[in-house]
Amino acid sequence: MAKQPITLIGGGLVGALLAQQLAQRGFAVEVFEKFPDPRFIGFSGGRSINLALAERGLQALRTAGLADDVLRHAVMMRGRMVHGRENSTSLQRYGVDDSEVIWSVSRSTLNTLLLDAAEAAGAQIHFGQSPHNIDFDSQRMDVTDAAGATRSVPFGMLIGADGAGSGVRAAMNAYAPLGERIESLGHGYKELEIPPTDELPTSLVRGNGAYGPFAIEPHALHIWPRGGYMCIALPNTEGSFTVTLFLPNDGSAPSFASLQDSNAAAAFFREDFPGLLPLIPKFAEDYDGHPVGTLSTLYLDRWHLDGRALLIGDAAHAIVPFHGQGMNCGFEDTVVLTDLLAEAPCDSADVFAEFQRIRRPDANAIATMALENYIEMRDSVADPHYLAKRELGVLLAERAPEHYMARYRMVTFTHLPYAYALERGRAQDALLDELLHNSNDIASVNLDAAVTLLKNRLPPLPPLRHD
Ligand code: E1W
Repeated sequence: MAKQPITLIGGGLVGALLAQQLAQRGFAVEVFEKFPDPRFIGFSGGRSINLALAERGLQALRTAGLADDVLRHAVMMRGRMVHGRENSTSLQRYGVDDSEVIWSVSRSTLNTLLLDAAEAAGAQIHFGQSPHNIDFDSQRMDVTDAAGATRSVPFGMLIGADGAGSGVRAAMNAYAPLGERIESLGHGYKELEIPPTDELPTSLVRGNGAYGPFAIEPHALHIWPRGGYMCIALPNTEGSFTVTLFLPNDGSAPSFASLQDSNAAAAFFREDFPGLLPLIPKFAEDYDGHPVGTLSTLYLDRWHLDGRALLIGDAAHAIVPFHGQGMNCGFEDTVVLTDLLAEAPCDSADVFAEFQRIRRPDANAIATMALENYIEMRDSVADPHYLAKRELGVLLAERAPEHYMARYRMVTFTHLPYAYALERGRAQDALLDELLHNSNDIASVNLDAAVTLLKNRLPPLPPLRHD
């Protein structure tokens, strides 16, 4: 039987990569994107400027044949650089060598590259075309172009890759409830910029240009943890950094409600981020000009309407950004879905059900871990019990690598299912708590006995794929 044509809504990161992969596998793919072509008019929308690409996302890009191309436009991040209050810094490497690193990529560069690749593979992309009045009975939708002209478009298989605010999801939910639950974090974010050093007064540049155009170490993800809130910074290829302030929306100060303008915010930065403030010369412009972003987790009971429609990426499972896995998870989605569709191109109802069965537990797991990582990041310097546990974890991983792997590594550097990483992490964590029994003293732990207990308690980790 001939393959059904596929109608994809959304030409963002996940939509463009999915379109490329489906077209590569011989599907007829049409994409409708409400924004104009970003390759001609520049990027709109207030989404974050750079993103952390890790092994799962990279693996999807390898499958699509795009990994090398993307990495040429990325900055390697070897570890997290933690900035204390008194300008102290410490680099905690992610892995023992450069095989375990993550990459900072610009959203616009990546999207451009993916759109080019999707079109080259044969996908047809319509920009500036907003779908609405999606009718699942007649399987038709209206599409309005930038000039305001509307036409009716038929669809067989409709896939919503239209992000956290998905219009496809809203239409599906109105037709038959999806069991939607949106949990707001209660914290928001704001983006600020550290420009390249040639745009900064020389007197402020640390190490006198030791990092080239970068004002601080380029090959790291910078974190300024401060308890209830934090700043992070990711490097850009041009020598700048995008800083993100994460802060409660309201409640006891400081919050976005209590820091109404850049004057109040600058006073707060002078107090809590004194080393960072001088590196942001346009602080007032950035703070007053950029919106406060919202942070929520989206849970759905159902991701599909029989064989007629499916949600993927953030449209199905938007998460908070604190594990840097939203894009990586969405990219992993595209590989799973493409493989299932290629195997059974005419059974979309079975494929969509199977996709949900496989991916929903993993999406729920990374949602949980991303929320937990906010607490861990904010407080990571402060909590001695957490530090003792992490230290003991390092020792166990050294002595019994086939039985212990830090959860962060499982999530960031392997393809083990997220649900497995969550469950295994819990079991390992319980064991660390038991070994330390409320003490924070590693020296009190008999390591030989600990390794024996670990091996008796937990099965070996699954073999890791190296493909
Ligand atoms: C990553 C926005 C964002 C993106 C990230 C990460 C973090 C903290 C944040 C998690 C991490 C890459 N993380 N945990 N320890 N170091 N980094 O790995 O993407 Cl806030």
